[in-house]
Amino acid sequence: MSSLTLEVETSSQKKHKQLAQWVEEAAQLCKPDRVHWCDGSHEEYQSMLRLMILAGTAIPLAEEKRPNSILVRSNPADVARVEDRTYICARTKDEAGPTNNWEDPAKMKAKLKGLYTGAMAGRTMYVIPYSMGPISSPIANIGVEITDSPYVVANMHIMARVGTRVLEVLGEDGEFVRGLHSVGAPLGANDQDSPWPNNPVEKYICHFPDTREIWSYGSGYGGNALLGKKCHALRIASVQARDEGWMAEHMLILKMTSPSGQVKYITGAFPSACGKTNLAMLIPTIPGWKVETIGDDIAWMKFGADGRLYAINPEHGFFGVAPGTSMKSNQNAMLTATKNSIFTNCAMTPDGDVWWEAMTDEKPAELIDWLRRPWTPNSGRKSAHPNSRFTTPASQCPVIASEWEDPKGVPIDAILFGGRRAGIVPLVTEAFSWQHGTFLGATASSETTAAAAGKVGQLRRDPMAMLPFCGYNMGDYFGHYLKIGVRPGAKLPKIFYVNWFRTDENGGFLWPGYGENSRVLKWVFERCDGKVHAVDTPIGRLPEPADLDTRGLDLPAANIAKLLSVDVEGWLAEVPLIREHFAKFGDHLPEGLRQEVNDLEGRLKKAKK
Ligand code: O2Y
Ligand code: MN
Repeated sequence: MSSLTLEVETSSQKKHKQLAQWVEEAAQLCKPDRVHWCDGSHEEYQSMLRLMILAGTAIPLAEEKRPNSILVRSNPADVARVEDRTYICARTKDEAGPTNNWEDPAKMKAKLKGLYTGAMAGRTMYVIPYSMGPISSPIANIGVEITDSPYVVANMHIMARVGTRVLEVLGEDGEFVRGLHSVGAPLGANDQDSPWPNNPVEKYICHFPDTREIWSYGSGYGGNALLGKKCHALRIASVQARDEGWMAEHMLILKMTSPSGQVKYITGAFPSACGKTNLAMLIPTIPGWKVETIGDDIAWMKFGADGRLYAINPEHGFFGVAPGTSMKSNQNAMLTATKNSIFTNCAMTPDGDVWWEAMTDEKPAELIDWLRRPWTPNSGRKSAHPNSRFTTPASQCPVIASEWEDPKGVPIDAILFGGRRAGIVPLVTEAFSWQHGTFLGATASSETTAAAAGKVGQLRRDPMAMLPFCGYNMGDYFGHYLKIGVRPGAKLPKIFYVNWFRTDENGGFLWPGYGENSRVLKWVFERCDGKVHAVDTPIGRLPEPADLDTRGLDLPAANIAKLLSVDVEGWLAEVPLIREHFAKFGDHLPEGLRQEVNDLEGRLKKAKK
């Protein structure tokens, strides 16, 4: 690596010997032209934008439309998380479990070392120290991502707390998660770089939970490359949480305030692109109620001295799905992304702004689509990629809660699980107990979306919305939930299951969703204090139509009745499907969940008689 130019080293970079050694080893392996330690400054962020603009990766958006914002178009072969290329390299296949791809850690490392050899030639290797969670929060965790992508550096600046201040907290011997990322596109001396370098053949997103490492190769996109997010904050953190007795969950965190000023904090786990960001930023339609945002995707929860679970949002920004986001569906997300944002795979308007499907009622007369082609409403194709994204600072959200960066977190009152189900599953169900709530989460199912590469619209079980994100055997993850539930002195949140997506026989939605979901949240809020009625049914506790605040809502009574009814036959047909789903986990399925499915069947049979 004779041509390597090391920038001036600062004392904080050298202080942590193991970190310095690891960076040196990565540089020896990947052979970048230079190494840049990220300081996290505004100037550094701006220089990443300039680099991307110069390389043709990004276009600056019109200053008068979206100040300090860019549009990036990726390679069409690199547009989403690649679940089939995502591995949990635990010691044994059994430890990774039936829902994860597994490879022996030594074998995978040998293969990847081959791929990483010289992989950063012609590029800069960036070292990004980052904190997931407010710096120095007892719930936060530090990582360092090494990457050869300026796009990753810029996104990490928004999505995490990055730079020298993190190194200072790390000190001489602090623990950190090691993330090595390369787009897998080395440049020869005379090679012309592509606007979106990636490896068209080899993509690997590998996690080594035992050594808290992430090795990502070949993709520059989203969850594959911004290693603080899904890789660290969910896959690696779920293992840390198991080992240390806390929870790392794929959950939004919201703060709800009643007209009398009472506050509750609610988390919610929903599969990818299932309206989670919309719910986190919801504008209630019921007078006097307020919802504010703490996080839209990930929650880390640790027990406080009072036995309650305290949650932080480990992230610092939103990486939201663009299509479908509008002033009608999510005004707060739209207002967040008005400046200082990165848009990926959106369409571009002639006046230098971005557009995506359903952003406005009327489609623009002409656009440049995400594939850089002229587009009109008659083109017969979408202008933005279905998984196009905005990366935007959480601090810009008009309804960000004042305590969103509180290092001690917020005490959680209720946990919502959910999914997209056209039939059977009612609008809202309260669990009988923590164990029953774990069962509701463990059996959650949803239609697949564009957020993951693969088929769209298929139904899949997505326990706790963690199917692509659990870093160990999911049967053991269920066991961890049950263990949390029996922790001495624990004062646990109530658990609920919601389904906004129930349809009628014509496929129309029975429930209006969006801001009207506040009516369901109000019932949840008041159930936490036992202030509103619920009826025991075989599947859990449900509101009766009169218990749900539907004042001012123009919805046929038949819809409400259907949304809150229990389809005993339908549920009885679901029982074998649940057993089939559970069978996958073999011996790892905790007895408590086996008991729950038996109990459910018993209650349904009794109700049928
Ligand atoms: O496609 C990607 O890489 C992004 S996936 C994503 C992004 C933000 C929040 N959630 C998700 C997800 O897939 O759950
Ligand atoms: Mn997510």
